[in-house]
Amino acid sequence: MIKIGENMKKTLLLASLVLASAVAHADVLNIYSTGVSANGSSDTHWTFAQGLGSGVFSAAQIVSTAGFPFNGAWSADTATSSWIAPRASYVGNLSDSAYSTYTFQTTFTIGAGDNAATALINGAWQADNIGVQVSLNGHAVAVSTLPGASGGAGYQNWTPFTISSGFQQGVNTLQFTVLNTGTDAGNTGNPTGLRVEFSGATVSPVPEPESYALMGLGLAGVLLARRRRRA
Ligand SMILES: [Ca+2]
Repeated sequence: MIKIGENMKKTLLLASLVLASAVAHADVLNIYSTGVSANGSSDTHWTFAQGLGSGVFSAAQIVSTAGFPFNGAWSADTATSSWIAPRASYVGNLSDSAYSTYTFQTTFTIGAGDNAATALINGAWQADNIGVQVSLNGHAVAVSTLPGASGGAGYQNWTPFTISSGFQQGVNTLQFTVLNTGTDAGNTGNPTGLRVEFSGATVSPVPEPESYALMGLGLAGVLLARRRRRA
């Protein structure tokens, strides 16, 4: 039977606790689902531009749920996320959402205390009419499916996404591009919009020097215990 002194036990316990917290602890990224403010107002976290990820971005609008395209077309908003679009209401005005791609954009920051390589974002999105691309910092994210691509309307069904690479320290730019298809009888346009709901957005902190020191102390304790065992 090998005996380890009480001090050694405490050291090992402390070291393992520090190691566990360094592995398990994750910071939450400050990123917002679409439409978390009042319907009919500008979304302070999202902007949009016509086209595939470039151009002049303007504030996206949180679409009023009064009338079309709600009540039958778009999925119903929830407290977690709402539809955003180039305009706050499509009732009586469809002329400014032509057949085109539209890119919606949000930003978030990974601070110096966090390791960008460990960031992970999970969520789901819907698009009117179909999803074209998810892009992080100018690079397309590999996704298995896009809204509206595999049966079912893109504006009534959730399509999940996971982003596990392409993050950078400092400001990150996340874009969702949709394609507005079809035209109404007058060929003047029809609603387009985006809904994104994040279910998790985390990043691991960079271990502090004190953590390394304590882990080193724990390792020294383990080695010492082994030497005693052999003795
Ligand atoms: Ca449409």
